[in-house]
Amino acid sequence: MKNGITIFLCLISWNILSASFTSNSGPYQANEILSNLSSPWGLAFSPSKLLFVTEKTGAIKVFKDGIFQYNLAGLPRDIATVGQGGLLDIVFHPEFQKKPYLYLSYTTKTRANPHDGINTRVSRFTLSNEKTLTSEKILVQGGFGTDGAHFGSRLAFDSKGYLFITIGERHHKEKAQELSYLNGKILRLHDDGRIPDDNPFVGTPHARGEIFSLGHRNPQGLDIHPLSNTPFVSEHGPSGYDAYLPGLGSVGKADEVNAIFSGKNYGWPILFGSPKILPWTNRMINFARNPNIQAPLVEFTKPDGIAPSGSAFYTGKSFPSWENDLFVTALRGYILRLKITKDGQLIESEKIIPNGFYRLRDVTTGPNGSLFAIAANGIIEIKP
Ligand SMILES: [Ca+2]
Repeated sequence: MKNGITIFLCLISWNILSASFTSNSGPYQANEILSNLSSPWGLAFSPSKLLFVTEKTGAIKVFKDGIFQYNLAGLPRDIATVGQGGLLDIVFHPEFQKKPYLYLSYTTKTRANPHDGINTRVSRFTLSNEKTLTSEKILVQGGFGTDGAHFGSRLAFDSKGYLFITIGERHHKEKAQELSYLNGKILRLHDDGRIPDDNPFVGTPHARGEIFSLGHRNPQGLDIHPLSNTPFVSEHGPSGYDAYLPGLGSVGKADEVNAIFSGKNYGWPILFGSPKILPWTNRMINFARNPNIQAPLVEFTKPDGIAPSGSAFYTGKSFPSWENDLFVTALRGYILRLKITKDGQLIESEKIIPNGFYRLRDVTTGPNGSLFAIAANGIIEIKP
């Protein structure tokens, strides 16, 4: 048994891929520092610089300097790993020394409404010695659906301590426009789950007070602009079976990056993509007739889009020219770097990691200044 454990640790920390690239701002390298994880989905560094990685299949692995330490204990027992669902995102409380909480999102079967199937739950846990979760407090759950797709489910705290949450439409696209459902919404909560008084639909009849914005399809990337405190979301747009607009038929893929503002409607499924880029006159008219719908900051309309998953602003010191740039991981196999001004204007975009790595799932800035990203079943470190 002892030998078995030793072999497992060697495999999990074995460097197997390394590559050098050139960006607009100079050379950098990407090294795979971890491999053989089981569907890694989210990653976060603890205040003591340990790397926590969620596995969709229901575990959290903890690493120190690229070496596996232990599995976190005390995870919820009712995680439902179905299709795109399972154990999903992870975030530490921004004032962890005072409030030692870890927040997780995961999918679970709902007992109250068996016909509704599976929904997304966000819970707060107390984290003891960085090893054990206790005292689960369910903050919110919703986004009901019966299949295993479009859960969204990223978590991020803004600089004022509000917790933002993305929820996918769960293949119930009409609910993305209905304020009585959490499907297809961005939510905003206090750190203990209370609904802020100034959320845009507090007091609106039949509306869920957690809602901050609506009209999203499957938002799987979320981070907060370090200067403006604006949430930015990357989301999977429609393709093929659901990429239809009235009178136009299928109009192809339209993955999006959106700047999120209180009470705004991001269009799905009435409109998607941007009138600035697409040539279809009817769509521009549709936007003109729907002035309350926000066009995306960036969209990707190639036949397969980019399949954006995680997003993070770079806040390290290793790449001075990348400071506060938004990095969006694409399951198609690269990372997009977007330079966005404080007032939300896009001034530069560039693909990095153009080959050699696949299924880029999530990204974060590490305490050493490197970028860390999930690539397929491993973790890569990007450094100068
Ligand atoms: Ca949209």
